[in-house]
Amino acid sequence: MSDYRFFDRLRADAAAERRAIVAGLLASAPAIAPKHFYDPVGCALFGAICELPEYYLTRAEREILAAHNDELAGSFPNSTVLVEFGSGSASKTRLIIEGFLRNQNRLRYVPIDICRTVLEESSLELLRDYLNLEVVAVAAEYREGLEYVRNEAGGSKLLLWLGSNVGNFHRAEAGEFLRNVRVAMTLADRMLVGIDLRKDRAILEPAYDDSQGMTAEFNRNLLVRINRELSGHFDLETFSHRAVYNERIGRIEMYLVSTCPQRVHIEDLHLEVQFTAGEAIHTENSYKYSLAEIDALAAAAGFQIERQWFDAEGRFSVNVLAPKPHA
Ligand code: AVI
Repeated sequence: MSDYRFFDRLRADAAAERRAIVAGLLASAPAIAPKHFYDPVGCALFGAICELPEYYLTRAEREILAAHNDELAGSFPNSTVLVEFGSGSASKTRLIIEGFLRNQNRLRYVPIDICRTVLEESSLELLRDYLNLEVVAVAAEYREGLEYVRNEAGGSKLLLWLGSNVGNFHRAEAGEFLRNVRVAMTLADRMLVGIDLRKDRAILEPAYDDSQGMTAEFNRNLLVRINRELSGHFDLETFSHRAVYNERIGRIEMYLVSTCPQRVHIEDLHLEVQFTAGEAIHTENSYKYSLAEIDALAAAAGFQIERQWFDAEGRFSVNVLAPKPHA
């Protein structure tokens, strides 16, 4: 017997989003927030990025979950609920689901994601493949998704935040989100966080600037969206993709760089944006962590690290966080 519920909590405030895009493009260091990557095309492109040979993150995390899924599930009581922030295709989550279904007869899984299409598709695929699974899918940003953690009273919960999604937050914001999650948890709950590690730029930069140009297409999709959704006139040929590792800060920075001086008209925003040759729009940060930085992140948010696993090449970490009693 299977069971499916779907909640749509994506309340796009179009006017506020437009204002944010205008402010970002007119700033002295132009920027567009990375959440705008994820329209259906961007979601599909991200899914393809995860399978690229250079994008080691997904493979490394899958390796860790495959090695430890039984140990993980075995440390929870029966009728534990799984909640996942940024579930995407949930392909790695299958390993965790399978571990739990070897231990308990039924499992409730609450995936939360801003990609409505991917969320629905992956939920239906999971329901087809696992008879004893109940799926409560929530299309939402993390903040709204947190409500569903509070709603899941009763048995213990395992909250998943995989794929180094934490990396797309500034370090202080990541700590703040984790602290909010901590407040919604009981002492019996745990949080599993996949975090990419600091490493050589020779490995990091190709992961964000792959030979097939998939990440470049993902990045340029921001301009495609502005052209389509806001009657923009970006000439895609005149913006190149750049991904650099800022070693001091420990993050990959992605940009779209204007290759010539130009003015771009965005009709629906009543905006004309001017770019000099070489001027860049900052589109994403992807923070990498040292072990000391993971410790500090967990501690500041009121957690202690209960278990920590790595892939064989030591590129990626999966961390089981336990709430500290008096945090
Ligand atoms: C979703 N997020 C964890 C990805 C990352 O690695 O920062 C997004 C991404 N951007 C370019 N490639 C992948």
